[in-house]
Amino acid sequence: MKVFRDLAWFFKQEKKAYLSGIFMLFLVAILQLLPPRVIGIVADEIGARTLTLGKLGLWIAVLIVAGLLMYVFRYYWRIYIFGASVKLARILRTRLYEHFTKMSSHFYQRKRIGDLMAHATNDIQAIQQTAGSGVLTLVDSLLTGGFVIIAMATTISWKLTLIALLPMPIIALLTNWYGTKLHARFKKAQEAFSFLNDKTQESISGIKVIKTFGQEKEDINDFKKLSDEVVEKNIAVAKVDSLYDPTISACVGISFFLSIGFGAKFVLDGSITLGDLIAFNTYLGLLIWPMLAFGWFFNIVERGSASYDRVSRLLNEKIDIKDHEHAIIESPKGNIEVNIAKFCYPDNEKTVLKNIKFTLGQGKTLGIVGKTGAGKTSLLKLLLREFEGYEGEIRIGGKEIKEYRLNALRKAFGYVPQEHFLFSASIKENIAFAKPDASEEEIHLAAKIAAVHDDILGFAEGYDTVVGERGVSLSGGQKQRISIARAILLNPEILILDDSLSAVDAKTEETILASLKENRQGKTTIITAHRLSAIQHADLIIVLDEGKIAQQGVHKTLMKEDGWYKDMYLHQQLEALVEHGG
Ligand code: TTP
Ligand code: MG
Repeated sequence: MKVFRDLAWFFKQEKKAYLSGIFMLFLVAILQLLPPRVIGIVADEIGARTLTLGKLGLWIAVLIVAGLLMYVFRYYWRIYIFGASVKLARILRTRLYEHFTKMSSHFYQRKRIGDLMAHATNDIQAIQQTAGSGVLTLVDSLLTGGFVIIAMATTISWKLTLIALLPMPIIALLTNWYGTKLHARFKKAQEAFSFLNDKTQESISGIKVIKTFGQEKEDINDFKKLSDEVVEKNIAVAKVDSLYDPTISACVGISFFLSIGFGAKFVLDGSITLGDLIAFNTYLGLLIWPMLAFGWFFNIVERGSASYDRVSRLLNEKIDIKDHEHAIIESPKGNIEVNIAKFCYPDNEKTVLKNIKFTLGQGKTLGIVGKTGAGKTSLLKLLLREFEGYEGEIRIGGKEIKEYRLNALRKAFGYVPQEHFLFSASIKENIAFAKPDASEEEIHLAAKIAAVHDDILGFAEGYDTVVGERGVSLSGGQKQRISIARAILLNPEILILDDSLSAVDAKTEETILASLKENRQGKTTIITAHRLSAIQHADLIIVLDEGKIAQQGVHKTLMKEDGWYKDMYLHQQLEALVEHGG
């Protein structure tokens, strides 16, 4: 029942709908009492041979009117109660989604996507059911059950009612016991579903890899294992759940047995009529539904409460990167001063960056190079404030990046991540992603700078070509350049290209760099690369080695120093020569 207390805010908010729905349920519960009573009366009139066609017609009319009214009321309580519960799903889904968008990279490194999806679908649905069917089954079983019992006791015989209800305490005890069991089992079932969801998501995303490595069989086996687990856990739920209905039926059976036995005696000694006994048993039949509903109620509420716990735990996860109280609203502009003493990723002791100290003037170009795993991407992530657990400080325009509103800070950047991502939308929409109101000309210009305009015109539908999930139908280089165009379109104060020219040939790289230079006068550009030609004209080049700055300067001075830069440059030149048949 805790889940109802947790959801009290929502019931308060939708008070009108719930009260209206409950009122309708109340009317239905009362109207339901009519038919058994009418049947009893008609039976007695038949027994006494006093039934006339006129009277029978009247009673039938009463039944028809009651039936019609119930039809209308039942329709409306569904609209009110189920309608409100759908709103709860919307509220929670939106909250969860907003929460997801606020969480940092660290959160997504820890969480499995399938699990998050399970929260947003399965769990929300279970909570919605609690606010819909859960409320219904509780209210309806209490109202219908209560009224039927009152009708039995007051209009027929309280003695017979007490006798017929003797099995009730057994039901109460068992229900309580089932509830506890169900909760624990539901939790396990939902967890198993999360795992399965995660596996499915990952396998479908990685289906090409699975196929090229011929791992279909193994993957199916893994899937089957998780799927079996879900079945097993749900069967465990069903095993407890299934106990409930037979228990109710057995108890109701005992009630019928008691009511017929003792009822017959009461009829014979004249304390009730035969019609009363018939009405009494029809009432008893009406009790089956509320008792079953009560069982469903437990099922629904236990599932909902397990899900509510899971969703709240997720919503309560702290947002680790957020705005300070008086954060600066303007986007940063100016020199970038980096002074990082030490940085490790959360939950990892390895020092990824150490003693990184440099200043980049506004409008200048910075090249960051170094072996794979040297820390290039990590340095960029700190600049973007994706992580902030470092010792030292990073300033832009003289102010620490933590002092800016996150939104404002990120607005200053156009970031082309190393692992680029295209949405399942048209190329146009992908490029205009961060500036949806961009004009055709702007979009085309960005694509031209990224040297992908001609490629796009080559597609049958040009800029309207829809790229499949993750842009399946494009080449790696095309996807990469569309990602570059997306960042360029923003004309950002600081453009970051993280290894973004890796999938284009040397000539295209040159074209892109030249048009960047032409179009980004006065704006800052940061490029990381493995091919040194991509950064050789930079105003500052930093060579990283195992998280430390091994060398820094401009191309000319670095070529005079003995070290990684010179070795690598000569090596790459030699390679290029060989490639061109020199
Ligand atoms: P990176 O900063 O990713 O190294 P890099 O960008 O220089 O490498 P590449 O040229 O291949 O792109 O990684 C530095 C170290 O930090 C490496 O040991 C992996 C680790 N790391 C994490 O632990 N978590 C992360 O999110 C990232 C990006 C890196
Ligand atoms: Mg990298």
